[in-house]
Amino acid sequence: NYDIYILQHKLSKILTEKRFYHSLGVQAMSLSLAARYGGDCDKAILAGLLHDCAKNLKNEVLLSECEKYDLGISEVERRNVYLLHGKLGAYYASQKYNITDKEVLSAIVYHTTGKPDMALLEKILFVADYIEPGRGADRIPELNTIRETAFSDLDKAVLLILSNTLSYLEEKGQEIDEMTKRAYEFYKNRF
Ligand code: DGI
Ligand code: FE
Ligand code: FE
Ligand code: FE
Repeated sequence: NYDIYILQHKLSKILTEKRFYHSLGVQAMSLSLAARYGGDCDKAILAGLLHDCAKNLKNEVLLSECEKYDLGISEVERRNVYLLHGKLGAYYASQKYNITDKEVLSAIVYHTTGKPDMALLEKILFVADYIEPGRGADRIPELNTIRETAFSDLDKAVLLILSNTLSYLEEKGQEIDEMTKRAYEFYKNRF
């Protein structure tokens, strides 16, 4: 609809071309998953399109914006500032793009780490972000399996993504956020 075109136009001006096309890919994938699982298609489109709206910022700006709006910054986030782009993205979605829907905003907040016992829209965005068409299977070998799983068992896809992300972070010696750990434990115990 018309509002989505306006949002896309705004995002095309603030995001890099690559990040903008990623957002369109996540929008499409998020819609597909919502259609598959009986989620709200309009909310899925909005969450997908806007999820990385705070991703184009330099670390110091991301940090100072989060401080300015009192969004709460953990020690892990202070050391890994990009983890904050979901939280600030949700804030921007509400303040700059007039999104008031709590489900959409929450999906944006948790799209990077996930969280235990996610709502349907949160899972849809979390998975859509990982499997959108622009993500290359050359960089993630399990991607095609996860793409298939996403449309047969959404919780299983969430688990596979969390498991892959944790292995990747451990391999790179990166710090794991508490939320990512708790999300993994939750979904591991479901299977
Ligand atoms: O913004 P995108 O690149 O589209 O995707 P995203 O927001 O899901 O971010 C993915 C990155 O976040 C990926 O490189 C793994 C990283 N990440 C996820 N959980 C954690 C994490 N990084 C750290 N350091 N700790 C985490 O717990
Ligand atoms: Fe992101
Ligand atoms: Fe993600
Ligand atoms: Fe993304």
